[in-house]
Amino acid sequence: MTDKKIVFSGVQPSGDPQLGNYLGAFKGWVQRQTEKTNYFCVVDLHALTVTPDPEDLRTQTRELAAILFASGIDPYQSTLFVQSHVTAHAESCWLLNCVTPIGWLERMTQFKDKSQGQERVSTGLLDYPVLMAGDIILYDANEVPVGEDQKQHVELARDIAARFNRIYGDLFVIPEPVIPETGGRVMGLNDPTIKMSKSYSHIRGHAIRMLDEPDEIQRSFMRAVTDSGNEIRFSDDVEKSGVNNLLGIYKVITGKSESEVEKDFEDARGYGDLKKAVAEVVIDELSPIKEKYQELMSDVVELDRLLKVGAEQAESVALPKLSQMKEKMGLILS
Ligand code: ATP
Ligand code: LTN
Repeated sequence: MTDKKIVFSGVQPSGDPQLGNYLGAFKGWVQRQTEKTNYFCVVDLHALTVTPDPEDLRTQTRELAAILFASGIDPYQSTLFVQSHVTAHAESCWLLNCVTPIGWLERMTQFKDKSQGQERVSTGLLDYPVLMAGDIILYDANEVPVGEDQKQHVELARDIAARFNRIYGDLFVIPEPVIPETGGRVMGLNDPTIKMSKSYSHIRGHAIRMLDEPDEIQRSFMRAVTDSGNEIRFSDDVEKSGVNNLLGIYKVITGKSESEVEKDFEDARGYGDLKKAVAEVVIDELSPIKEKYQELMSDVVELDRLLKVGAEQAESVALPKLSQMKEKMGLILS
């Protein structure tokens, strides 16, 4: 037995992965993978809630897995797998549905945002956080490293796990959200008041996609919305959120402190210099990932093999937990 902390996190194959996914999630997953027991999941069942085209979903699932490996997820250190390959995820969702009050789900801000203005809202969109709770608690995860936007869902997973434990007796570990101090909320370059998001990555100037060409990255940063001033410093002022976002990106990538970052721009002649410097560090960070990604995508058979090994490892943990759940709930095990 080891006393390594267990980490679980997931990402949806719902579009082109963007810089916020990388800085808010993937980079931290990679940095800490040697210290922990890790499960990273491409959550294709969650992506169904945004009803992508079936062919796109298949392609995006492989592409996202390749990006994660290319970002440094090591299949010998971590278990990386596709959610639908381990059927315990969908099954645990049903079991947990039966202990989750519907009001808890209706309160979720992501549900409110994503359903707003939609004529038809699927049950899947409402149930999304229950599937996510199952993902986490099937592995006895202690830590869930996510961006700021997912904190509420992890808190709900805690509530669901605690409720199950109360009703049926202790079974689940209560997980903790782990949010990076900087990088936890990368904002859109076209509008620094909304979070950068995969689903908007087709909007010109919104996101830096992880596979963008260097000149596209450069252009997107040069066009980034800032303010009419010229002061380059960290600030909570909404007016300065564009500059703050650029400084935050620079900070996470260089690993420098806020004062070191501000010092780097002491002699800058304006926001143009800042944008150029941020573009440069981002291009340097993403270029090797893109190269590795292309290598992995050139051998899809090997990629699928790695994912199969991941799914087998994940299943060996998730299935016994699912059986315990069923037993506690009074189902006869077959
Ligand atoms: P979608 O637009 O389809 O909801 P997304 O870009 O928000 O996608 P997810 O798959 O929902 O990405 O999230 C994967 C991980 O990336 C999560 O941990 C999430 O918190 C994190 N993340 C997403 N966007 C950002 C962002 N702008 N800043 C920091 N972290 C982010
Ligand atoms: N809802 C998450 C993705 C996700 C997840 C998880 C994250 C699904 N299952 C379990 C952490 C743990 C999102 O980022 N949109």
